[in-house]
Amino acid sequence: MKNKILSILKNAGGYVSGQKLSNELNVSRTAVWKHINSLKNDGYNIASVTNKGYRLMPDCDILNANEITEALKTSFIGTNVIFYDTVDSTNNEAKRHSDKPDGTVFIADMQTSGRGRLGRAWQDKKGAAVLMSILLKPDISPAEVSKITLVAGLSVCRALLDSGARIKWPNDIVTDGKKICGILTEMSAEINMVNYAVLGIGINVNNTYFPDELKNKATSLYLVSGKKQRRAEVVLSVLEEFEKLYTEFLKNGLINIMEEYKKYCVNIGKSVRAVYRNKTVTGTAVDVNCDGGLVIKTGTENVTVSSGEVSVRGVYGYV
Ligand code: BT5
Repeated sequence: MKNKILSILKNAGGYVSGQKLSNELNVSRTAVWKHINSLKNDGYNIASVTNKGYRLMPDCDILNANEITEALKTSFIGTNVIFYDTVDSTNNEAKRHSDKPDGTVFIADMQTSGRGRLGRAWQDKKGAAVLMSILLKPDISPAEVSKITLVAGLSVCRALLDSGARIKWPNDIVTDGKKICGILTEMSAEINMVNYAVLGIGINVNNTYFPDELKNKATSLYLVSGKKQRRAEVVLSVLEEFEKLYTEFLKNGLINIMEEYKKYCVNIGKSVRAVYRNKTVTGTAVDVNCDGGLVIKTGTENVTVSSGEVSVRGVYGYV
């Protein structure tokens, strides 16, 4: 019943009278009032005005499993969503529940130990970010798993199109030269078989500021657009784009999505320094190949760096 009331209020966009709700749902006005109160307790900002009725306020940014599952148009990504008010890391949680079905999404309002790559921390502000991990069970070799990061990067760019999001290979999404999203792909595998992969995505949505150590290199959708966004809509959009691209990736690899990927990739044409396994390659990034590797022209030769545990910095700045 609560969900039906919520859905009527969402679709109305303005006030709906208690009488109308009670007629449509065939329950008493007192029952409507009780459900509205319960929705308010869940955090929904619902205005009640005498003679007008109830209105779900448009700036209401509630994130929970129901907000995702009831609106999601996918066939397996996110059909099962587990939501946490607080968790150490959604990637950790996905690993702890790796018995859940392919495509299960773990999502949190806040992380206490959000992780980046190589032991780095991912910071968030409660209620401001999208922090989610997708459990995946792909029938691919372990060597292919790092390519999922690229697939996710393109999905986020498509979903955040209006913000001017671009990919900084391999796992950052940037807007105005600052990081708006980070991606962390981890896996459990045997020599030639993947048990599961966990794709973690952190997107700064309504953050109004960042701590000193990040303020020159991090941004949020709010800081870019001046508008608060509904995190649930960001999640829906990322999951829907991801399912399309991931399905294509499982069929054909990266080949059919590389052209679009490269349009969004900010590294190409830039002077970069790639650091991996104690090696450093400096030169001009000239391409991302169909295996997802960054091709760097170093004087006379081209060196391809693969998208595993590598850090890439612009020689003249973050990008
Ligand atoms: C990443 O690592 O960018 C991957 C971040 C993945 C986070 C998601 S959130 C959901 C899921 N659960 C997790 O525990 N993790 C995933 P890396 O390339 O190593 O970048 C980490 C660096 O980004 C840090 O060292 C900071 O410099 C910077 N950073 C930290 N928090 C940030 C933020 N909120 N916005 C922008 N930059 C940030």
